[in-house]
Amino acid sequence: DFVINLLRHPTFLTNQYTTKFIDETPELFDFKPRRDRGTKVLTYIADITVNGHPEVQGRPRPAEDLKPARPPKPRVEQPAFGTKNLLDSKGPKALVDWINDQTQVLVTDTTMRDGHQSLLATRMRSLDMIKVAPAYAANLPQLFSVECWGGATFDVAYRFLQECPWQRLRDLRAAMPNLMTQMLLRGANGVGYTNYPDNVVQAFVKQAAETGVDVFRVFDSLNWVENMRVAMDAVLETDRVLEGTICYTGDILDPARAKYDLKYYVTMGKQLRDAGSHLLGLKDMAGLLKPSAAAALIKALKEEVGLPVHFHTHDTSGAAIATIMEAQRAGVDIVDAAMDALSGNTSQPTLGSVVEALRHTKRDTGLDIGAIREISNYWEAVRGQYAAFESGMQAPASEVYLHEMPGGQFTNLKAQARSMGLEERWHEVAQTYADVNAMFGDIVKVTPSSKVVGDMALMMVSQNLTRAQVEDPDTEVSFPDSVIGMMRGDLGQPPGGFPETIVKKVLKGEKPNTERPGKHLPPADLEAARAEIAKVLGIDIDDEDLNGYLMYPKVFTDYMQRHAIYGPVRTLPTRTFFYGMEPGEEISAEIDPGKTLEIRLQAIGDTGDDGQVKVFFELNGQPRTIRVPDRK
Ligand code: BTN
Ligand code: 3PY
Ligand code: ZN
Repeated sequence: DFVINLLRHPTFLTNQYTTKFIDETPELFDFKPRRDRGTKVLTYIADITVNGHPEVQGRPRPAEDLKPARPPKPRVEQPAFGTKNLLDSKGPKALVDWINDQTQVLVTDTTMRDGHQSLLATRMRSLDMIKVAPAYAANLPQLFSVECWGGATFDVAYRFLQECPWQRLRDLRAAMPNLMTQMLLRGANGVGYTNYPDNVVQAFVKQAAETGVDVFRVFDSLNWVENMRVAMDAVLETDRVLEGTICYTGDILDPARAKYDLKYYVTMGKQLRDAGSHLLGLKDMAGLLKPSAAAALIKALKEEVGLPVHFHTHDTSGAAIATIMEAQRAGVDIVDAAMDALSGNTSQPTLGSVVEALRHTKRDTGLDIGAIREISNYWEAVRGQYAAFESGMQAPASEVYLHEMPGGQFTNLKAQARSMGLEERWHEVAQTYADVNAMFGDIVKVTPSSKVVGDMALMMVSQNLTRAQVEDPDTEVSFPDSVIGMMRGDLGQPPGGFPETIVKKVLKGEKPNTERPGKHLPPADLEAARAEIAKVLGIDIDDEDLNGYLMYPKVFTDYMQRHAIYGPVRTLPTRTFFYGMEPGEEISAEIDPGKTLEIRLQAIGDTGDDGQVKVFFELNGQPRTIRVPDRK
């Protein structure tokens, strides 16, 4: 049938395996469908066991003596009243009043979103999060929120982890009934890399609130408030919290960077307040806000904007805790931190250390350091399973003040440079990234604008092009598509616009659009899109799936087609998902609440003349043989 045909096909599970492959290989559809989920999951395990998972090939393996990740026990049966209970019972305005009455620094835990996005290439699987969520709810009820959704996690779930991001959100929401969940939303770019039609952004926000997001941190990759309004208004239509967010770049203390001075940030803060924000986010995505600058900036924002301020930073330079201490002295209301084992370097500052730094002060967080250590010990064991995705970054570095790369981009760009053979020229890439920023007029660099700057920098280093050559009207330059799109206005406008010389050179005289991109994008026909994807997949498409499809048509379609073959692989232990099983090993996978598959790998046969390997399992005590092709 389909599965067997697909698994026999030599192109399968290489990187060329795409929907197109399925379209172009009609013999695959010569089948009688409907295998049970047990068989699907065994097929996945057999294939990974025999052939390996392409994503971890050639990468470091988890330590042989790695301890199993055991979540701490919830200390109480009924989690104490938390911010989620307050939000649900009294609404966002009462939540803001409550925040204003607090003296302690409130804390957001970012481990399940930015922590692993910045350290492990966003590869953490839902199961590892869901297992520890009850301990968060029971043992750390004073947390302000848990950032666990959005940013890059959405497409990575579909694309690389073979799991549904909506289901992750639903499960986490249910497991932490007293804590607010938080997401990162890229304004008109949704959780994607380009502006979407207004009605797609609106539908996405509505669905995210329904499935379980409480706090929406909304930003724009060029700090253009005009381009954030559709997303912000959509959040205000729900009963959830709008955190309109300023992205911090440059250095307010440096007179040479006067474009982004104190007044610029205060003005933007007021615009976000006037647009209805409940909280003011201050997103220092690269970790550029220096301690003394934080003191001045937070003070000014608190005094002149008047909203509670939620501060987010990265520890790339190693100076983040000093910045947090200045921020709290200046009256910051909420700070982001990651659990110790997934903190530091390009991730957030260390949560336990922030708590200790404030203990016995006026602004003591009230969080239980013992509970934090237990949860961090769990994350330490979880992190060990993702050794393949570690960046190898050894130490913090002040070079971040030169290149200004966001924490979530740094390790990705480094890996991209490595794959292009530019690893030993990394410091040149860093300098060129700074040159590109200057050439583009000194812009905010955060997804997706940061990707455009990175694409341009890699292109210049690999082709040995200088800024002067790129800007020279007589030198022919072939610009990356993302650069052409940004200069055309597809991501919107930075303060003051893009420099005329570079726009002219990139667009070869074509006129850019300087209005809000969404103004010119026709609305998507949502029901036509639903019918179209339902027809391709041969199943009904609910609203969550429709929103996944609208954001990422191809990634979603590929995910669903693999899902039809492999079934609920999200329920497999992480080690099994990436490395398969050893003969004699037993695992269990709970595919539905209360319905568990007990899986034992008995033996792996030899490869037959037909290139097939028989893999012998016991599934809930019954012998099962699965045949997969040997592609090694
Ligand atoms: C899995 O994620 O692999 C197992 C559960 C399957 C859930 C399906 S996937 C698409 C659709 N969207 C959901 O939220 N649930 C279903
Ligand atoms: C994202 O948009 O994914 C980010 O983390 C930006 O900092
Ligand atoms: Zn971040």
